[in-house]
This record gives sequence, structure tokens and C-alpha cells, in this order.
Amino acid sequence: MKTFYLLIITIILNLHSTSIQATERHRVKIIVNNWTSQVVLSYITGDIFKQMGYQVIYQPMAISEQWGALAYGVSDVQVEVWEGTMAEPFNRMVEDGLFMSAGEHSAKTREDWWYPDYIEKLCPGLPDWKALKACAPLFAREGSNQKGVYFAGPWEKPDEARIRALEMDFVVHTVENGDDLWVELEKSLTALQPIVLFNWTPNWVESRYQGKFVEFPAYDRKCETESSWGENKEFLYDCGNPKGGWLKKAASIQLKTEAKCAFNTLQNINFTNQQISAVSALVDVEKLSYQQAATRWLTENKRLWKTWIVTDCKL
Ligand code: TMO
Repeated sequence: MKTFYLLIITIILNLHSTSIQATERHRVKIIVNNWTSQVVLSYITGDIFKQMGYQVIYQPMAISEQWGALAYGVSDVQVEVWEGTMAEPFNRMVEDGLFMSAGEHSAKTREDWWYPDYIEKLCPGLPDWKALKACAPLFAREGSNQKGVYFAGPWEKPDEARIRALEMDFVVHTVENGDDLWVELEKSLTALQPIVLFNWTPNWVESRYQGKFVEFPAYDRKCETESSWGENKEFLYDCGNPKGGWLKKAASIQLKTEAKCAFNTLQNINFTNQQISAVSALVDVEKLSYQQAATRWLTENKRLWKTWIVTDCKL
């Protein structure tokens, strides 16, 4: 009897989906980048779309590849566009109508040079960048020729340009995988060796370690466009990254025109600093898989995410 009912339901569902196939697309392609919270939020978003009846495809991709993918409709969704690393291409291409913003999360973000607190004893004056500049030799590593080493992530930032503009005696060491940053951090903490590295907030690191961002000259758009602006009159990038930066969602034009329910739901999806930091800690501290972290979050926050799903939906 049970099987019979299931069969009927399946037939009805199938008929229903064929009847709307012409107007509504049933497949959503989600870009998966390479830092923890983005991966978990992608899976959470994907599971919400699946609940709505969409078929979801995950597409692992570097930040630099995602813009073209969104513009050509190869991909539909990127759930974490960070102002500090991505504002320039994002703003330009949204302005050109190549893809769209699907709104902002509540979370406020910052991405910049960061150090663990114990270094303040060795380098008085931190977090001011001038103190860091004076302490450069403290951050030297084997083979760096007495220059300080800054550990950068695999996400393009104009760090070399900033070092040059602020005349800092530093070199950039770019790690291959984002997670290698935490390997370097742990190594330095164990050896009580000074380290300055790329970090961001919200992230799991703040739930585990005391530390601070270096305070470079405050960000201003002109810092990236007018060399005469700021500390150095000849060079660009003589400033830090934005504080209190935005965190946005990107969507392809096709998502809006062909999968309206998914687009409208994406607009409602909204994470806070605390939530993003907590989901990344599930993976990086508690060692859950990305999917396990997403499932845990969905189980514990049903009431919230169900309000994100648009109700006037014919899928
Ligand atoms: C884009 N990221 C959060 C890694 O800086």
C-alpha cells in the first residue's frame, strides 16, 4: 500500500515538474572557493535549494575564475564575496551588468595582516604599522636575508605594492593552500616565534587565538587609484584593507530570469559574524567535514533557514 502511494506521489511530482520545465530551470550551479566558511555556506545554500526541489551542482573554482563563470552563466551562485579581496572585479562587473549582487550578509568583514598577541611584548607599538616596520628583522626567516616575512594566502592581494609604498623591509611568502596559513601559525605558536600572516574575520581563528590586525593607514578608495594620495605621494596602495567591509552574494543573470525562486531565496540568505565564525570552527577546530558542518548547522537552525525560502514559489 505504502509503495502504491509513493508511486502516485512520484508520478504527480514528475508531471508537475515537466509542466513547468519550460519556464523554470531546475538546476543551480554553486561556486565552491577555497576557504572553510565559503565551502560550508555553499553546502548549506545547496541543501536549502535541494529542499526546494532544485538539483544542485557544486563547482570548485578559484576566485579569479569565478567572475567569468558568473558572467557567462557557467555558474549561478557565489555565497561569500568579500570586500577586502574582491570589491574591484565584483563592482566593475555588476556595474557592467554581467552578473548581479544578490544582497549583503549582516556580517561585517576585515581581511588583513594579523599577528598573535604575544608578539606585542617583543615589538612595542603594535598594532600600528610603523611599529611593525621598525620590527621587521624580528620576522625574518631562514633565507629571507634579514627581511621580515609576511605569509600571504593564495588570494591575490597587492601586498608587494603595499610593502613598496610603505617602504617596509618585508618579503611576501605566498602559501599554496589557505590551510597552510594555519600550519605556519601553529608552528610559530609552538616555537613562540614571531609571525605576521594574512587572516580575516569572521573566521574560526578568533574563537581559538588572541591576536590583532595590523593597523595600516586607513583604507580609502583613492589609495588604489591616486598615487598622490596618502603616505607615499608616488605609489598606490599605501593603506590597509577596509574595516567593517561588506560580504555579498553574487548571482548570474540567468539565475534571476530562469530560477526566480532560487534567486529570491538567495537574496534572503543572511549570515552573521558569529554564525560564520562558528561554522568554520566546526571544520577547522572540531574537524567535521564540510558537509557534516553544513548538515549540523541546518539541523540546529531549521527555524531560521525555513524563513529564507520564498513561499510564493511554483517549483
Ligand atoms: C577571501 N578570504 C576570506 C579568504 O579572505
